[in-house]
Amino acid sequence: MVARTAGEPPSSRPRRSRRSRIKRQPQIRSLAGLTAGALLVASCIAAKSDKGATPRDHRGDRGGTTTAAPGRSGALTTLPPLPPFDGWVNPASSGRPWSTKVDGLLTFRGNATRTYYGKGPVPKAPKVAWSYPGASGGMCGQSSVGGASKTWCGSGWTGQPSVWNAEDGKTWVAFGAYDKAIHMLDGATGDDLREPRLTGDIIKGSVTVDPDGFPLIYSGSRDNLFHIYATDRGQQLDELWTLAADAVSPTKWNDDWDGSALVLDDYLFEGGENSQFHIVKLNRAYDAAGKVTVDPELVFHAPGWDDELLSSIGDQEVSIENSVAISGNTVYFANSGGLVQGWDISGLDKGTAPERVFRFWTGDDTDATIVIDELGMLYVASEYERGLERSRTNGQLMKLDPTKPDDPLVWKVDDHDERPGGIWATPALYEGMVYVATNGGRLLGVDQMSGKVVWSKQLPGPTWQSAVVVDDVLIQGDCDGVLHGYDVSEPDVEPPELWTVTLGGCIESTPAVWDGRIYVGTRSGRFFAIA
Ligand SMILES: [Ca+2]
Ligand SMILES: [Ca+2]
Ligand SMILES: [Ca+2]
Repeated sequence: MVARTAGEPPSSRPRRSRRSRIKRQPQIRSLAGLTAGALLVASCIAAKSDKGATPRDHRGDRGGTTTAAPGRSGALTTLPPLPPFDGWVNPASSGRPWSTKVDGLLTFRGNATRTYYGKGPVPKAPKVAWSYPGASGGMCGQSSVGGASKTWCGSGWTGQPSVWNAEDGKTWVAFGAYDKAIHMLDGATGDDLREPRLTGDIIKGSVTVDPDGFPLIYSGSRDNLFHIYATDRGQQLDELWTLAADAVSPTKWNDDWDGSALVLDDYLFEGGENSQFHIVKLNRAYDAAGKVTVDPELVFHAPGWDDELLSSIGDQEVSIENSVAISGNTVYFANSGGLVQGWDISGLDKGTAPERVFRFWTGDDTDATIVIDELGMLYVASEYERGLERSRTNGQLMKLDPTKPDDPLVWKVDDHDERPGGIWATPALYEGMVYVATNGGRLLGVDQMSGKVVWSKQLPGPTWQSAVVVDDVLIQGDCDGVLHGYDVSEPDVEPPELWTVTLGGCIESTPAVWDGRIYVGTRSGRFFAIA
């Protein structure tokens, strides 16, 4: 069995066509106001009857740029209102910022459907503005894999920074790194805004910043704990609570926490390498002194595996390493056995236990986070490690329609010529296209409706960074440490390269774009602001 886990590498303008966009608009409008279920059904019909149109086509004249530039002191973005939705996450919020209270990119892939990549402008001739830590050196830590200790440096998979405009007028940047610490920096200068807060082991995942404005930061670590820290105690981050990997039973395989949590309506949703999915009621409040408090209660957990999966894969490697995604009233996640599950949480706040409503087996390790479009369709990327027939049938990039639970596969893209192969990166949805890089270094532009690979480029792999697209610029790092910007304003053609920035060190972490800067760490040990 392949022992490698994620984080351990082997070494808007007119879109597709102006015509289809125009054609699409009335259909989208007609969907406004329907309930989620009706929306999904209606949208499938719309999708089928309107080949070539894109779910993103209604978003405005320039992709994603319906977002007005906010002030630096926390003014929120202005977007057209969403159709009403009675439930957890309005599917129509796909592609939008997560929070209405904090102006920022606050969790891995930015929102509950994991489809928001930050705010422009993207720098036009980018150069390194500052790097961290200090004038030289790196963020390194010792961690053991299979009993052997090794040194890890910088930040890796998934390692996306969170960036937000805080009430103090500063742009805050927060990330976890391989020096085992959470760092909180001033985006303008790279200075520490808080002392680096050590956890007990390296941090691979992406931190989540509280979307409701509580001074809280949520992070996993390889130290077997999922942590909640308060950031309102002066220079120190105070640990308020941890969830241990062995707090629930039964567990399988491992004890790290790589997934980036979602916080919605005071509930926290998180999958663990203990192979369980967890829901925690946070009970956030402020004490008499005005300091933030939590009183968390684990209200639900469920195995990410089932007997059928274990029998299909023939092993016990079923850790959840991806970040849960929510659309409508369904939480989706996948595991290292390739089981994609959807759990209905519609009654959670009334005490009704979640219920499994969707099951699909990709065939292999699925560490990439599931992303969900406005119509509730799932985009799932898988690795190719076990070499099972199911993987070759389903391919390594899949579009799934959860309204057809018995036959959800809409299309697939193969990447199983080599083993290991497939995809560690999380796909990006943008203007009717799906962008994703493979372990082998292929950067793909895939038509969201048809699954056709419109173009591909070869980069020095393994490319584990999740593609970032803001203001028609696709940003992709390679494993030689070069960050590339491509012009995807014409999605039907192979995008021309706009610029490159050489950072050094394999780029596994996903960058954050915010207000004219790109923030990203590399395996060289350092973290960069590029402007
Ligand atoms: Ca892991
Ligand atoms: Ca561990
Ligand atoms: Ca895995």
